[in-house]
Amino acid sequence: MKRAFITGIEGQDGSYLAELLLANHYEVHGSIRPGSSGGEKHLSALKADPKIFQKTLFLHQADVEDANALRTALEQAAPDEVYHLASQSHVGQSFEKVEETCRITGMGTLRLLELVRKLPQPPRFFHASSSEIFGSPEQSPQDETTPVNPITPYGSAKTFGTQMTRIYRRNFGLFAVNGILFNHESPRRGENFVTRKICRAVAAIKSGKQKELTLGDTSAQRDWGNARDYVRGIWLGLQQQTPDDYVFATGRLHRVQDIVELAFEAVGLDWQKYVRQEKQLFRPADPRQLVGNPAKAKRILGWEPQISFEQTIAEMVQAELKAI
Ligand code: F7E
Repeated sequence: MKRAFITGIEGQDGSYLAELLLANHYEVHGSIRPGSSGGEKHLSALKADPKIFQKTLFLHQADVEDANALRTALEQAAPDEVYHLASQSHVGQSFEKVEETCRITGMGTLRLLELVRKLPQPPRFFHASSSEIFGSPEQSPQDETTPVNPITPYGSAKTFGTQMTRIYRRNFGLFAVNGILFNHESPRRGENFVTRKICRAVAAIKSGKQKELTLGDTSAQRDWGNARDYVRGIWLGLQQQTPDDYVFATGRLHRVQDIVELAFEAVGLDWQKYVRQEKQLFRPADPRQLVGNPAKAKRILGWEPQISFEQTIAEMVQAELKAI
């Protein structure tokens, strides 16, 4: 039985990855932040299953800023594979919390790389990198060879973590992999990301609980995939003979406006009556033309996205209606 350790196990990707690994007969360990809900949101079904919780799924209290707690958790888990997903991942907030973002997202990754390298049997290491490392790219679509050029504090912190992962691979012989993840969504997406914000608002407006939806730049474009597809790619990245970096993306651009139209249409409402743009929600800098070329992941990992943008938004709207 392989053992895995996931930072950020409580989040969207961490919880889907835990489910995938458990289904593949792994023993799964995850670090949770002291003071967090302890996985109540997305891990509740797994925690309620007596055949799983404390049998093949174990949670450890350890903040990514706390090297001692992380070391203890890693020593207890003795993992074969470490998936580092924890971060301050909101790009907009990274402009207000610059230092915190760099500490958690940048230094947190270095801290973990150093701990992992010093374990008696260094496990394989996955770093959840981001399309934000490309920032304002000169080539489109972006792939693993595209030069980094971050334009946000979050993108800069992720670039540091990505480069450190490469440095530990090249210089310390660690089996370290960057998954360069473009946007990926699901009903488990945090509420302050644009897809979830729109789908939640649409369900609330439909049921008379909300009157309008205020957004930032609705002409902004992204390459949006589905989190369950990307988590499969994350796992595949660590199952190869040699460590490398992979772009996980769909290769297709959509506008925030497209999400608005799809989501309102799904409940039979006219978006024009409810949506308003607010200058305050525009970001000081927002990457343009971030669209990925996942050809390498397809060629080497046999990975391809299976769930479309339209299916993802439809699923998210349905989940919000059900929750209401
Ligand atoms: O914004 C625009 C916003 O916050 C998407 C994270 O997972 O993907 C994610 O970062 C776009 C941007 O995601 C609102 O300006 C307009 O252009 O959903 P988002 P993100 O910033 O792209 C990357 C790959 C990551 O690595 C990150 O961790 O939508 N937008 N109006 C808005 N965005 C938000 N949040 N709220 C609005 O009202």
